[in-house]
Amino acid sequence: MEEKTLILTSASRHCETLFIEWLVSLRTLGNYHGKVMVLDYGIGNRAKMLVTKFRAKLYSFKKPNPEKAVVNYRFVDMLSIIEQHYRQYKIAHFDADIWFTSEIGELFNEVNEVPGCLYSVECRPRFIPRGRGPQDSKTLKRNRTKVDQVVRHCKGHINGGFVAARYQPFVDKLIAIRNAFDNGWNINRWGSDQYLVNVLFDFDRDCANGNRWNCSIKEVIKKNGEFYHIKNSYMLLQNGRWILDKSKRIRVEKVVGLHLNLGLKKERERFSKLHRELFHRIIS
Ligand SMILES: [Mn+2]
Repeated sequence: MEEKTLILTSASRHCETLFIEWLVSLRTLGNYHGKVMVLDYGIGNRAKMLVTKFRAKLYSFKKPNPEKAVVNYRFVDMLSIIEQHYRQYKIAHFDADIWFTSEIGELFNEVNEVPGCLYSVECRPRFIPRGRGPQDSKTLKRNRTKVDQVVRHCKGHINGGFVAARYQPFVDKLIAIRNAFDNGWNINRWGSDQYLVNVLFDFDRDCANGNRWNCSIKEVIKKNGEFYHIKNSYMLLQNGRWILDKSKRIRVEKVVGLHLNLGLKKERERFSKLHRELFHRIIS
């Protein structure tokens, strides 16, 4: 019996060309044949045609204002779809500004071993002193304490763009996120999602070892045309800056999901540039 797996993302006009590369690389270099689902916040017809061509399901929603708040709405909007159509699937959500450099299948074996959710870490995050949650002093203090713990323990912030889990822990996390947005977290503020995921991180069940599947372009090195992750356990925070701990040997791991970080303008490292021929043959 084929394993039930779902990979999903959310896309809007803002990230449409990156989303197309997400989808094409997932079905080609990623060699992924399971279910794909897309939350559509206003993509155009060309992208919609490719969604059909690559056997993905599209669910359309009204674009939030501001459009950037898609990062929050997606987690709330996907819950009922998953409960209705993907019961008992293993699920992985990726930002649309990621492309897949090689086979993704092993991800779902790793997910089997995690009681909660599998995440990845931003080793050199931006620090947001007041965070993104409710701003009353009690909650502010509690959330900051938790996020500081996460940064110490995981050697960076949990990235909001990637989460993978078996069905129940995935749905449980979505319910916790929805409850937060119902109780004082601002759903229209960009970045709420990531701060919230850090606040909700469960040290007993969740795992932060997923950098191979979602590695920021800021944290890779390139060798012989392949991307490798600088193992995050060797990053140290010193005087407010992340530095490489040179006293330890640098271990590297091949990156599968390369996170371009929308806005960083890493045009040269895009799937459509590095695999130009494959990309144009497939989409033409
Ligand atoms: Mn992203």
